[in-house]
Amino acid sequence: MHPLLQRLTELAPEWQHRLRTFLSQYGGTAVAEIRAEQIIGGMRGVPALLCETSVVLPNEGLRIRNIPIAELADRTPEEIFWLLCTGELPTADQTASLRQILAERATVPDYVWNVLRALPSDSHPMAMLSLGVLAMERESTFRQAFQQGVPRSELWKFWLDDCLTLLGRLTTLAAGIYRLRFHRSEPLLPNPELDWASNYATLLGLPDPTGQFRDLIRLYLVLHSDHEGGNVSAMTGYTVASALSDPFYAISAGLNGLAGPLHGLANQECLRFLLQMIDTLGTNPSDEAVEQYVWSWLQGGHVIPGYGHAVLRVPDPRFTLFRQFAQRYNLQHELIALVEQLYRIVPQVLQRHGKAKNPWPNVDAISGSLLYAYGMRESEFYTVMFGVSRALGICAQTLTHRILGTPIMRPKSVTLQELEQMTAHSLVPRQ
Ligand code: HAX
Repeated sequence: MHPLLQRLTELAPEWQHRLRTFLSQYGGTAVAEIRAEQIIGGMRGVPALLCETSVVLPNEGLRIRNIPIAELADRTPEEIFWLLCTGELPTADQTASLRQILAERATVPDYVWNVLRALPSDSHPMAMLSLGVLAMERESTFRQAFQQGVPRSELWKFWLDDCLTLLGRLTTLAAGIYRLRFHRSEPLLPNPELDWASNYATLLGLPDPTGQFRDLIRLYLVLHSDHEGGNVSAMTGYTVASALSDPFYAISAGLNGLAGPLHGLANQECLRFLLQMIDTLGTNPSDEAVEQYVWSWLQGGHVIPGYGHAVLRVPDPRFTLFRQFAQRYNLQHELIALVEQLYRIVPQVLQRHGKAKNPWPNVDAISGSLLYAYGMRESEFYTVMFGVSRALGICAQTLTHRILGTPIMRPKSVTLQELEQMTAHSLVPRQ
């Protein structure tokens, strides 16, 4: 038994007991009231999902297993995955064991590459990633175990096994997509000696004489790994997994949600926005010119990509950590300069505009610019970068649910007519 499986086997009965006890004592206790507008407004603010791996605090940002993300910025993705799954930071031996498992499973089978090679050359890399993951579903040990009648209480072990296979291959798959799709070159072979992030950085095949790109990839994978359970990709993964569809189905589905412009695609949109601004205003534009550009962009009915958030009400600490990365390496690039300039200008503009509840930058306001500055120019690939990282969180979240044995998702939907009837007793409509 490998150390992660062993540690989870020790922890599982404790977690299951805690949940059973809680349900028997407080299962019938009301914890929130729901307003009609929340039902229509994407369930904003409704505490409707259990997620153990992380929380996003409106005035602080992401905490993974209650540790602020800023305290985890120097960790490796393997350490983060262990933390997400167990709630504990791993020892050096535990990290090494996980690294080894992922490295051993890093080879993507030929049939997956053949599926991807058969796609039209203008396919979006996110569609390729999702399809590549889905193609591997035939190898799911979870599905086999379920079909063979393995008891429900043991099924999570196979869920973990599938997650490790999926994650082990995911960096190779994503890097191969980058090369196939943008460089018409063949995927490179993973190096079993390298850790997950280093392998990914190497397999992308971009020049990295200083090692800074590899460090950026490590940070990128850590910062994007999880963002509690209510965002579209995590909630989609959770929903699909709750039907006991295996991890390949669940992660592929989560990635499809991440591909939307209001979610993971925002980083691609953000880079386009910046490049377009440079095209129009030239390099080193004045603050006045930038402010005017932002205003006319808003007046054209567009959102400012990289700004605003459904939960956060302060600058995203992941934005701050990326900024600090650029400062640490004294990264000189016109895009990074523009990111800084926008950070000075956009929040004030959005405040005056008066619509966005959060005028501050989110992680997407800078992540793409960093990748671009280090030579990854293909912004269509940025959501794939995000997806590889977010798969860590979705795997850990769904694994936790399998361990806890939570049931299939089945909230109640209502028609507008039912809502009208439910609210009919309220005599005074809100002004
Ligand atoms: N620029 C202009 N208007 C904005 C805005 C922005 N950056 N952010 C919010 N608004 C507007 C909304 O469009 C909405 O307008 P309407 O009432 O006309 O519909 C209004 O302000 C209220 O929105 P909100 O409650 O503040 O924000 P939401 O929770 O509805 O949406 C979003 C959150 C992140 C989708 C939103 O802020 C947005 O579209 N931002 C730009 C895109 C972006 O950066 N997305 C990435 C977010 C991080 C992430 O999930 N990455 O995966």
